[in-house]
Amino acid sequence: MFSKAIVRKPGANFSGGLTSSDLGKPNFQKTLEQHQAYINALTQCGIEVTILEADPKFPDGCFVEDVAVVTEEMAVITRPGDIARLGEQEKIASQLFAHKKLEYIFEKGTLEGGDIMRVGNHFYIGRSKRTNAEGAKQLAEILEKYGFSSSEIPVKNVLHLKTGITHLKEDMFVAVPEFLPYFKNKRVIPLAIDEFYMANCLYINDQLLIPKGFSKMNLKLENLGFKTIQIEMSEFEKMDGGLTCLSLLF
Ligand code: CIR
Repeated sequence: MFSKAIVRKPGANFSGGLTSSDLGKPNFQKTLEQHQAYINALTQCGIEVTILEADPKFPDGCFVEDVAVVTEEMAVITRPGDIARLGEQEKIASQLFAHKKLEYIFEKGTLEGGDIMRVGNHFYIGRSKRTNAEGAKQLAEILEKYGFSSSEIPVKNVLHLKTGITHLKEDMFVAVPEFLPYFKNKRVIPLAIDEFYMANCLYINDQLLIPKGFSKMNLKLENLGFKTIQIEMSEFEKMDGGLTCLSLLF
């Protein structure tokens, strides 16, 4: 169960962030509205949300998930793998300091939280363009100190590991085909090619936040007993962001 979240508002230069999508420029007003709807959904799930102001130095700063990996006892402050995002972690570290013991990923390691998927006491570490071998090794060593196990998964066709897979609950996942071979002994709901954006959803306190616009998958999940909350994510999708990216939950 989560009780708290940290989010950071998108800034006026949000559209100047990193992206590989060809969906066009995000509309700033709509971005703010969608961000507020996301905060409302967290509140609806019983979460106390700390909302940080945007920092004009970091157009991608609202994607707070990437700069920390938070566990019960400690938080690992990461080192983003794209130079444009280096430094975002400082504000978040100062917030998490009030709640957790802090550990750090050091140079030459790079690691982004979007590559880290926790399932019980095991952490899957995506080895993407943003998370290098050194970053993965440092995180594995920190996790081991706190009694967690970890394993690596190569990430080839999506930005981060969690862009392409979500742990729903128990042994259930949704995933794009790229990750199916690594989860052969689990119940994985495969996604059709027009539903790949659905691979990033967010299970919080028995509610499942999903991006709006995937009615087939929504129905499937409701039939499996999930209580879904649909969030319009169009403007964040334009900047390669998804539901998990917008908060740090603990
Ligand atoms: C980036 O490319 O870094 C941002 N535009 C999107 C980050 C999305 N974060 C995530 O998937 N965890």
